[in-house]
Amino acid sequence: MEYDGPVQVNRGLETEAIISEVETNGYAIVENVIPRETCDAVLAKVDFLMGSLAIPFGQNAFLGRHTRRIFNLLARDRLFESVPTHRELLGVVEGLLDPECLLSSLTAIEMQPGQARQPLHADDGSYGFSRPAPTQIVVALWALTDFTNENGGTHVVPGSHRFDRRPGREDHPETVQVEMPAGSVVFYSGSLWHGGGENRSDARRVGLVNNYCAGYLRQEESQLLALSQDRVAAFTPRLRKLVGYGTYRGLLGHVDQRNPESLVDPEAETDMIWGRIGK
Ligand SMILES: O=C(O)CCC(=O)C(=O)O
Repeated sequence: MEYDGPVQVNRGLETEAIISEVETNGYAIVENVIPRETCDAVLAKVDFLMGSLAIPFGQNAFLGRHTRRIFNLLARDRLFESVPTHRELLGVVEGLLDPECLLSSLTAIEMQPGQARQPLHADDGSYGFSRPAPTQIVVALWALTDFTNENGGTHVVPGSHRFDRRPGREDHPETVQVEMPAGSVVFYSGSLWHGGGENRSDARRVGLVNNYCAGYLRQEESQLLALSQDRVAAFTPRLRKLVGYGTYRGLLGHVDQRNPESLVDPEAETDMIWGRIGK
């Protein structure tokens, strides 16, 4: 199969404006970008999986004792294949990282009534680099139901992606809560201080967390091990590369000097660094 190349970043005004807002404030809310039918179909699939996989509540305050999460969504159902590659949204992510970025994890979060506020944290917390640092992690959190102050819309600390440290238990900064209708997306830097809100409503809040990282970082959930090669063979070339069946700068991630995509597609193009040197 022919490699279709990285998604072209839509350099239109809106994409640029979103990128610039994330760079400045650490986050940006984009309302009503996911069509209602897509949102409904994804939510129905999440509900089906919650039941069929008997997904339990979290075991601690971070995961949430009234919250259920489905990890490894790409292995669960083909419906999710179109989520991390959503063209417009991926354009923003590629603009903030680069087109060789990776999908770090894809997780559904269903926060039920009674869920307490999640501790503030930064998604770069498990990486060793010091802060402030260039943007290396970007999250696109899809709202599958409305996000409101009452049902636990995400708390964010504007500008905190530039702080020189991650939050601790002693930190209680002022936050802004993300409110957005179902079908909207909040983008945030992996260095932003944030956390799920308290669900004081009588309805659940469901979100889909698309976490992306720079192509030279280790993925949060190892997509290479979580997905079978048969599964990956059925993906589009763009999604294959996004989960790690590609290289960074023609070198990182190679297998025997070949593009790892050749493991699932013998005809995959392998433009490796060794072929470029001296040309
Ligand atoms: O659900 C949310 O609003 C944020 C969740 C989150 O940040 C996390 O679980 O790491």
